[in-house]
Amino acid sequence: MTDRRAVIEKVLFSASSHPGPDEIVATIRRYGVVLLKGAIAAAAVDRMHAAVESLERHLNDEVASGRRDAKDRDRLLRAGITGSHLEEDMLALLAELGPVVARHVEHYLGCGDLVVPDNHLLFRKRDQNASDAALKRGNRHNFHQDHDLIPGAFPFNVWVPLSAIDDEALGLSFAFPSTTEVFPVPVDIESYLENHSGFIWTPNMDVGDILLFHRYTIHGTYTTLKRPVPRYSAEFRVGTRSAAPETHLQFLRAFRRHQPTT
Ligand SMILES: O=C(O)CCC(=O)C(=O)O
Ligand SMILES: [Fe+2]
Repeated sequence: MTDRRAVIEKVLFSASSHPGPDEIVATIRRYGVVLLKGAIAAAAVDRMHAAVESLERHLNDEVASGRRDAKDRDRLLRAGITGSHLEEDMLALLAELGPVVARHVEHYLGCGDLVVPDNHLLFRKRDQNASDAALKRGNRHNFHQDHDLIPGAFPFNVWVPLSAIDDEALGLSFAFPSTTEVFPVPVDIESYLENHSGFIWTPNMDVGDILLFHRYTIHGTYTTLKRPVPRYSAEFRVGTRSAAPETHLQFLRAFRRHQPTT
């Protein structure tokens, strides 16, 4: 696949043009990923961003007063705030995105009663320190598929930048052409690109844009190194309640098209 521009045009959608589930799902199946522009109100994203920054300030205070190890703070922010650390303002992401994304996921999975396991709902910070730490571990690209840690019952991924992704901040990168073959983690990206005449796409994104992709899509963060501005992001996975493994029943949160009226 060499026609980079043509491929990228295919995977860009604008929420204001109300793309249908048929079109979105066919594109995800064919290209591995969709970028949906303007999917969520910037004000809602800003509230989540503020919640993560407030938690970060709290962690910094704990480190300053000796109640928390700096390494532990860094690990939390890099690996992602999740599960019992999630706050109401962060969990609001599901209510915001359900009306936009749930119908596509229902179409992708062929059934309803969608759930998000909150132990795989993460809020992260990526900055140069995180890149340096990864590089030190010999992890140059961190390209991967989400097939190893996340059960197959939750095959649909949503990624949401909480701050703008531009040439100053680290975006999320995707490998084209897409695949459903399973590779070891981290994926040997150079070989993959060479063997498939592929390329890497790292889209700039405005606050409010989201990425949708499936569990075999090859993606990662570290190709665009030396970016001075920290990037905050959220990510979660969606599946159906009936397929959820017993180990995850305690973590499930409903992901609905419509908010229940109380
Ligand atoms: O945000 C990142 O750096 C990694 C995100 C990721 O791997 C994912 O959303 O599955
Ligand atoms: Fe991932």
